[in-house]
Amino acid sequence: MTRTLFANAALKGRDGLVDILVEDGTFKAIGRGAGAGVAVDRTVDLGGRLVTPPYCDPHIHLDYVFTALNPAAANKTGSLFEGIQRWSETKGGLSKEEIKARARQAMKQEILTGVQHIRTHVDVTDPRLTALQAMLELREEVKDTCDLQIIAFPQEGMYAYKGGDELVEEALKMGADLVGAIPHFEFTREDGVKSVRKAFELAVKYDKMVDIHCDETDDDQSRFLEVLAAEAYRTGIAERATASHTCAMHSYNNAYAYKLFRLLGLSRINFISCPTENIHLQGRFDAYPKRRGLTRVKELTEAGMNVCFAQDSMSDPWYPVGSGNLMYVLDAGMHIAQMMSIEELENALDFITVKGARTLNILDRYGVEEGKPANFIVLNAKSGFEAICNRVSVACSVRNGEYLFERAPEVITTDNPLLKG
Ligand code: 17E
Ligand code: FE2
Repeated sequence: MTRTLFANAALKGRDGLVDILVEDGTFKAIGRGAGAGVAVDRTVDLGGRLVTPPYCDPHIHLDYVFTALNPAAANKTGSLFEGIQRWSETKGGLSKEEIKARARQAMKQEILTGVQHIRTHVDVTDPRLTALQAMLELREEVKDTCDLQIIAFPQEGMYAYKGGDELVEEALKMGADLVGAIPHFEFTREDGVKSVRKAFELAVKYDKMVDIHCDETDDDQSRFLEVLAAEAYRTGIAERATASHTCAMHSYNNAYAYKLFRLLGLSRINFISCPTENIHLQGRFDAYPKRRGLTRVKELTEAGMNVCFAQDSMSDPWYPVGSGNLMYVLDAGMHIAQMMSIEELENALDFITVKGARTLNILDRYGVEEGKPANFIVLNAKSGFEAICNRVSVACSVRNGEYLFERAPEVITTDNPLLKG
């Protein structure tokens, strides 16, 4: 039996500092003096720093990462639609090993900034399904370090791409965890509706989750979210269903949004917003004033719905400067969504931790709670507010009671009396 005591931790929702006793990779006891009288192999003094469950990135495209510097992939308009076009023109001929190497590097960057749970879309509009094979192998390779969920995502459409729906189904049979779709990219509204219905049909048939790129456009007429929520409600799998992006909601008239919110509340679906990508990709057809194009994060949250943030891109034809550090994503999201009350900032980390975990449907094994796997990170801050205010780094990441990494404190060399000490 191995026992480690992580002493003097700050935990959200708890007054004072607590001690965390980990036994054989599981949280055994949490509280003031939790390890008292117990023989431990090691004691680590956390010095009052904040412990949170690991960051979750519930929406990234690992098959696209680090492709932005290919001149043929350059996105001159900065729009979503040009991103899809450039990807379509350049994606052919990628090899499994090359895709894996890029995806592995991206995962490494994310893990080193505190992530332990990732959900990736994989483009299955490719008759060879090369990227899917790469990602299935990677999921197995990394499983002790990071959970990886895979979405069968038809980037060029289930119907706009010939046989796209069949490729999605094939990918599910091969082991993808979720069904994806992109209704706003289908040729017609009818095809878009059909693709959402198809996604739910496949999810029920193969017992998979659903995560749809939904209304990633400033077109206020793009209303596939209502179809998604209605299907989720009817099939009874809403807690396993996610609407990603939902940018058009930014532009809906308020009378329609009011009506829509009733259905969203009934359905209990999850939402993912990608603030850095969508502040960059949306508003591209506007003259001034330019819309932000982010979904209604604040209003959805206040209405009790589960909204989380995600990275989406790391240097791809859509967005060149994603680093995989969710603290930057959170920073952008809190600004763009205008969530700057002290209370909102104190709770901000939820958008990249527990709300992401709810979306990933892993809450039964996620969280700093007795009996759960001892997965957590330590932030260089004493509170959630301080963490986001100073955009702090992650001091260490622990998985099943073992360190994935520790980061040495920053060393500053100076003779300047103001900067010393
Ligand atoms: N593909 C897509 O449809 N939308 C995005 N934001 C990215 C890829 C990054
Ligand atoms: Fe995406």
